[in-house]
Order: sequence, then C-alpha cells, then structure tokens
Amino acid sequence: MKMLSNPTLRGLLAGASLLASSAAMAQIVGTPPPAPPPNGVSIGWMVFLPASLTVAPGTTVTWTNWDDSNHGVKFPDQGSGRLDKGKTWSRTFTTPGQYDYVCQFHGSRMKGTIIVK
Ligand SMILES: [Cu+2]
Repeated sequence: MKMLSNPTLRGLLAGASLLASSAAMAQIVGTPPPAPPPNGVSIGWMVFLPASLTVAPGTTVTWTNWDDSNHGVKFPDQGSGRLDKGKTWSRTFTTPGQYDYVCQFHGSRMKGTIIVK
C-alpha cells in the first residue's frame, strides 16, 4: 500500500495502536478505585490507594475492595483473608512504626504501607 510509506500516516497508526493497547491494559486491571475516606484505603486497579498512609497511634484503618477481582490485605502477623468486591476489613494500629503489607493474592505486585506516628 503506497499510503503506508507516508511517515505522518505511519506515526498516526503507531499512535493509534499504542492507544489501543493502553485501553486493553485498563480493561485487564479494572477501573480505578474511588478516593478513600480519611483513615481508609481503597483497593482497585491492582493498587492500594493510597499506597502509603500515615496515621496517629490508636487509629483504625479500613480497607475497601472496589475491584471486580478478589484481593486481601496481608500483614506478616495478620490479614483480612479474601475480600470480595464491596467488602471491608479494619485494623487498629496502637504502636508507632512502619507496617508493610501486600495483597494476599497478588503479592509484591500490590504493596502498601501504614506508618503510625
Ligand atoms: Cu490483589
């Protein structure tokens, strides 16, 4: 096809296929989670939002799964178990420190941190 040798058209086509693949990617990971309430973490889009949350000692943090996929909050010492869409889980943090966690199902692909200070 003679038109494909046109550099502008080739660029347009490359851009279009890039857009198509980002759209496909967005479909795979689902929709972005809504912004969490204070002391809350939203789960969705294969992320914890926010990935890092700082709270005062004695604060109860609540995770909500907005994703079509099942996720789970897994700390080294305790966890939520499986959280289906719409389910929540809470943990109260009394001792200052950094608490790293991962998704029970997606491991290090989904990480989060609660900083208590
Ligand atoms: Cu997950």
